[in-house]
Amino acid sequence: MKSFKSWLNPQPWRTVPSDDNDSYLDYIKKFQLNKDGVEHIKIMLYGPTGAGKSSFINTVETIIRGRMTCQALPDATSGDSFTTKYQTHTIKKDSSSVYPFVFVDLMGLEKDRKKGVCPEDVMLALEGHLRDGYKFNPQSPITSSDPYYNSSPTLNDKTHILVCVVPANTANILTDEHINKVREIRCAARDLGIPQIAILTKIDEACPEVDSDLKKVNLSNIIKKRTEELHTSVGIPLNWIYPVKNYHSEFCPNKDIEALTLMALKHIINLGEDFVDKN
Ligand SMILES: Nc1nc2c(ncn2[C@@H]2O[C@H](COP(=O)(O)OP(=O)(O)OP(=O)(O)O)[C@@H](O)[C@H]2O)c(=O)[nH]1
Ligand SMILES: [Mg+2]
Repeated sequence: MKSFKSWLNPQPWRTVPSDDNDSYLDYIKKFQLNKDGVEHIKIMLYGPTGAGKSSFINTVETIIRGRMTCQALPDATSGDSFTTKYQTHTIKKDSSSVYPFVFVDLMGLEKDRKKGVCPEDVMLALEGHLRDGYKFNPQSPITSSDPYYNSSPTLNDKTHILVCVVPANTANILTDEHINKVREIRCAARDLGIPQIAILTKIDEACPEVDSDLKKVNLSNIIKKRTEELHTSVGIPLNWIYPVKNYHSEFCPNKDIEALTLMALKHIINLGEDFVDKN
């Protein structure tokens, strides 16, 4: 049988910045947003059910707060989306303040048109029309008479950066239906000028070499292939796709998990800030 070792490139398929975790973390912790009327960068995560959206939020919070947290409930069973409400997650800085970036956790996109979050709701969320606590209805999008509908969103309510979350552990995980939904959402975000980035989760399950040593992610041909598949299917530039592994079974902090997440998070925050500055 072919050894997994031969699935590793001798050279990295992408260059890895030399910054260490502390400098990334320091940058993120000191980040300030200077724009009148905007309290935070709103980062919206969308993607197939079970992709690891809620887990990514928890991973970020765990890294920033330096202890395991579970604010956005993840789920271990496959099937229908576990997250069913539109909910903004803040990260506590100290007893009286939160960081100036927040995450919006969405219900998953399902391949079936009548299941999962309606792409129309995602588009309304981009424009800031959904209020926290709105329960997604897979059968129909929110109407303007719904109490959770915000008819006059400000820049603060809008989404400032859109993150597509896709798992790497299965080849061609995005079905044609998923791809159509993702493209619909991407086009709406493009028309609003919202920057877009992707994270590729579950890289530990995609490649045994990466599972045993996360530092090999940039040598892994499997991860390279999954990144290219995502780029080809939904059109996100290759250098804006970040492979990550979320905290999911760990009891202790892990430097390699943190390095990948912090790199992605810094880019997400910077793009979100650019959008806020321009609008
Ligand atoms: N091995 C591994 N498991 C992960 C990773 N990220 C998430 N998981 C697991 O995948 C499952 C689904 O994760 P969630 O974070 O609930 O996914 P989600 O995208 O929020 O799902 P919905 O809310 O149902 O749409 C959970 O059992 C997580 O522990 C990862 O990077 N590696
Ligand atoms: Mg979720």
